[in-house]
Amino acid sequence: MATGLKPRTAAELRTAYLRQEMFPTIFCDGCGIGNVLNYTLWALDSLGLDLDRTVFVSGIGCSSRLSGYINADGMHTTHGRALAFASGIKAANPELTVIIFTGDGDGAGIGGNHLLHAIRRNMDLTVILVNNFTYGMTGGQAAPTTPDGSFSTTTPYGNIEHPLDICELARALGAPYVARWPVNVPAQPISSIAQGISKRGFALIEMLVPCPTAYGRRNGLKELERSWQWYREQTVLVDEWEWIEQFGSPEERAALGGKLKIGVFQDLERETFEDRWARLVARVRL
Ligand SMILES: Cc1ncc(C[n+]2csc(CCOP(=O)(O)OP(=O)(O)O)c2C)c(N)n1
Repeated sequence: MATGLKPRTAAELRTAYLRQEMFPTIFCDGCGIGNVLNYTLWALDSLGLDLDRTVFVSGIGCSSRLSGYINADGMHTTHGRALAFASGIKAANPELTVIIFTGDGDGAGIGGNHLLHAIRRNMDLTVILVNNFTYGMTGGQAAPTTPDGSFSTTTPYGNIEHPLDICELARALGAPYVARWPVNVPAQPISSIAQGISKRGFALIEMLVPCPTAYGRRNGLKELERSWQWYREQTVLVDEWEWIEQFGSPEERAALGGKLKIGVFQDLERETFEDRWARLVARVRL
């Protein structure tokens, strides 16, 4: 997103945005959650957002620790409940920019029902959902996003459940902005996070990140290069996917099986909860 602001170095961003006393982070070697934090800082900086008017909310999990590293108001809440807290903050003060960090377990597992209804309500919230295919903090149990056949502490013989596609769900529920990117490409996530924050209404940016400790070592992805290769081989851009679905050969269509779409799934305008609330208040006020 072109803003005309001079890009800062990573060190300058760290000083400007992070709580120095929180370092070192809790993240394991090779974890991708720190990259998501970095991308968020680049996005915030490119927008020139006033941090005094921005609140970071998270649930519980490794990814949910991110709210604590940013030197701004934040709430590190309870497992799965980040969106409930965030909705309350936004309802109380619609002037605030509210950004939610959550995990696949936090946001789509225990918090799945909150996710459905937050999207449906279309409050002006930005969710950055870190998908490492597992419940990382608790040691690697299967999550709703764990790929078919993957090994975890609760699926020692391979996962037999169909994984949930969070972005397709958000698209179907009408979220105005939905995107998914692997963490090994910086430019697209930074741009999507900035677009998500700028979008009026509910924005969901799902980030695919490696978890070498809890997920990777059980699935041949302990080395980061293997994760990058997995993202290269197992992800297909949305437009390409939709082209193959429509015009591809049966073999090309079959080859999509088990892969993940990446890119911008949805970018549209939809009346927000805040707009409707303002109209309601104007209508019923005596
Ligand atoms: C109500 C409740 N249930 C379970 C837990 C245990 N718990 C803490 S973190 C976590 C998993 C988080 O997974 P995810 O959201 O995918 O984040 P990650 O650690 O992988 O980044 C669980 C189950 C809890 N803290 N509270």
